[in-house]
Amino acid sequence: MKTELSALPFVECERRSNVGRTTFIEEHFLPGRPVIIEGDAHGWRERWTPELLKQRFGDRMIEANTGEFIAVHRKYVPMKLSDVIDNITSGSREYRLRSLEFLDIIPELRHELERDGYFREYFSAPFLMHNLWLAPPGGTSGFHHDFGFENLNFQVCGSKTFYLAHPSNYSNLDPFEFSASPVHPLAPDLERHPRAANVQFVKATLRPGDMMYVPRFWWHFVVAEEVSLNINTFAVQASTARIWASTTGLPIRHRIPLAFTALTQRRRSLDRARMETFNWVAKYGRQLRLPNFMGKRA
Ligand SMILES: O=C(O)CCC(=O)C(=O)O
Repeated sequence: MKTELSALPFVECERRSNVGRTTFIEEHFLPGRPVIIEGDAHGWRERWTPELLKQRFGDRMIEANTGEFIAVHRKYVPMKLSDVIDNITSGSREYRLRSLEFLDIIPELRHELERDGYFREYFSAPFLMHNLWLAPPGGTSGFHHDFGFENLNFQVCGSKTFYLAHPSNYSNLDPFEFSASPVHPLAPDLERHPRAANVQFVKATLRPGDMMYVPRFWWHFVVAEEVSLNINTFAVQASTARIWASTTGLPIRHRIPLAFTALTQRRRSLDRARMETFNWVAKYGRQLRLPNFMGKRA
């Protein structure tokens, strides 16, 4: 029995404009609450349409992904950027781009992005990674979470919808390989995954210039509404120094309590990550013949 998502509950994601750094940190980053931040004009964005990228850099070689639903089933195929763009804009769902290397292959674009630096208002951790996503209409990214990464996903052109679920839904989503779920939020198979019916999804549709904040460990399934190009920035708040750095630019009377709260939050998410790892090993350890974990037989 397949049930359309319209039969399952979801709420619209909060949408805000003019969110300054302090508000972002206090009301979203620390409590781990997703938000769409409506964008201002970003000049570079106009030059990043698939057509213009093809004209400017079409002969560069890049690895495209095949379009399977589950990310770990996808293969990488080396192709010319112009061929990937032609394939995607033709409406075929054969390929998509999910590229960590994109900005190394086209450093000109890295300069444009870093000159604009929209992400620095929110993430000033020294360790940032940018990914590029190009998807055909209806192209999906299966349900997953990004481990401990904080994520800002910027819609460059086209439109995409995120279906998000709070980290506490871990067991409702029947995860495998720790961070992936077979649940399709738009057509959940409730016979196989009955607990998916308990999930309260948060729906967020991004338009050009919008930025989605996906907090650490939040699950997300993403579907392109039309040909869609995004850049996402991952930040790893991996050490006290980085947490402190993430509050740079705020008055000291804000920084000290915020850094303290961030530390406690970080502890909590590390505890949660440990617990999730433990559950994962308990579930799959025997099949994978993992050694005894924490003194118990898996
Ligand atoms: O845009 C997408 O298709 C997926 C984005 C995503 O998974 C992410 O930003 O982590």
